[in-house]
Amino acid sequence: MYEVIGHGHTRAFRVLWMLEELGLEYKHSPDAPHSDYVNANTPLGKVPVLLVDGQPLTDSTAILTYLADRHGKFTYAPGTLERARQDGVTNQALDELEGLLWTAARHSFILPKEDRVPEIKPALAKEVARNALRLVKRIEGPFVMGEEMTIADIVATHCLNWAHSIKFLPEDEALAAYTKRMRGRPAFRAAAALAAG
Ligand SMILES: N[C@@H](CCC(=O)N[C@@H](CS)C(=O)NCC(=O)O)C(=O)O
Repeated sequence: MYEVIGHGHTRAFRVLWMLEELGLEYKHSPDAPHSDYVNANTPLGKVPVLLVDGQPLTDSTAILTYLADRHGKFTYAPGTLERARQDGVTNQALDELEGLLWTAARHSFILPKEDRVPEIKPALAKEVARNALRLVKRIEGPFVMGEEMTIADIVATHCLNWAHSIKFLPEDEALAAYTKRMRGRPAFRAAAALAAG
């Protein structure tokens, strides 16, 4: 029923992790952005795409939200204050981390060489470090929302790991403890094994 298109080194990782958390069967097609298969399923050519009975869904956060709502797990119910707070943190991670990380990636290896401005990277690193600490301050317990893991944790952890991998993450006890805890989850490890394989 579910097919994840996109390599686990991309934002497809979030969807693989979520499906592993849900314990659902799925097919994984690690096709590259702008490949024929990806272009056939999204006009943007970006990954991930989730095929649901052959129908394509785009955007990793939208896909996580769909899966969480559909299966009634890893989310608070729509229309509740908890859900609004959960969405607030998800959007904070996207706004204050992902946007900067993606800009750093674009100016490192994605844009044509002549369009890259590598000089912006130290400024991006500084902002990511500040924003990672702002994010970790909102974590209310073992998880972003307290005792319950939600999709906000998947987006936040993915962004924090991304920041760590390019050495943008500051040394901080709470930050290190949170990412270590999330990386230790069996579902995270299963998705990481797919990304490595
Ligand atoms: N907001 C989208 C971003 C998707 C995205 O930009 N994916 C990257 C790989 S991580 C991609 O396909 N890039 C190709 C491009 O920018 O054309 C999401 O979360 O799914």
